[in-house]
Amino acid sequence: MGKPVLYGADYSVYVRAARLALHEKGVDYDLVPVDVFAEGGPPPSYCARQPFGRIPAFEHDGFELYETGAISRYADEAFDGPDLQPADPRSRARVNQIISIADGYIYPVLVWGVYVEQVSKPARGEPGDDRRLAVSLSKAPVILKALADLTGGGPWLGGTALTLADLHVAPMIEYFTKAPQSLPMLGVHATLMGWWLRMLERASMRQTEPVG
Ligand SMILES: N[C@@H](CCC(=O)N[C@@H](CS)C(=O)NCC(=O)O)C(=O)O
Repeated sequence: MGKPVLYGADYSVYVRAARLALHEKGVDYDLVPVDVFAEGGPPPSYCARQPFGRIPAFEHDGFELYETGAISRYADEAFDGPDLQPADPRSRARVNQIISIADGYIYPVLVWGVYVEQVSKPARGEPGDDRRLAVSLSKAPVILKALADLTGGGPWLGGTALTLADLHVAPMIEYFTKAPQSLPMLGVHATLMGWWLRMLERASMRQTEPVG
C-alpha cells in the first residue's frame, strides 16, 4: 500500500485528530500544508478535494476522503496497528457518541467560544466577544460533566483502551486548557483531569504538537 497524504495545517484540531490516529496506528504519511485561514481562503485545487473548504482532506492510493471522523475510522480499519475502536457494539457506540459530542459541543463552545474569544483573538490584537465568552463559559461545565459521566471511570474516554474518542477530543481540550478558567473546571472531574494528564504523556501528542 502507498503512503497516505493528509492535507491541512498543524494548528487545526481536526487535522491533529486525524494525525493522532495515523501516529497511534504507526502509519507513515505526508502532511501537505493547506491554510484555510489564509487571505482569500484555501486554493481552488483544495476545494476540489474538500468542497466545504475545511481541513483536513486525505488521499490514499487514489482514494480521496474528507471529514475527520471518516478519515480516522479509515486509518484505523485500513492499516495494521492497535485497534482504535472497540469491537463490542455498546463500547463502540459510546466512542462514536463522544466523538459526536466533541463535534457538536466541545469544538464550538470550548474551542471557538472560550479559547478563540479569550485567548486567540486578544493574542492577535483583536477584541474577544465578551458575551459569547460568558455564554460559552456557562455551558462548559455541562459539557465537561457529560464527558466525565460517559467515561465510566476508565483510564481512557472509551474505557480501558485508547480509542478514536481520545484522539478526537484531546486536540480540542488542548486549546481549551490555554484559557485561565479551564484547569479549575477540568479539575472538578478527577477522571477527566487524570485522562488529560495521561494524554499529554503520549508520544503521538508530542509528535503532532503545532509548530507555528
Ligand atoms: N466537519 C469537518 C470539520 C473540519 C473543520 O472545521 N476544520 C476547521 C479547522 S480546525 C476548518 O477548516 N475551518 C475553516 C473554516 O471554518 O473556514 C471535519 O470533521 O473534518
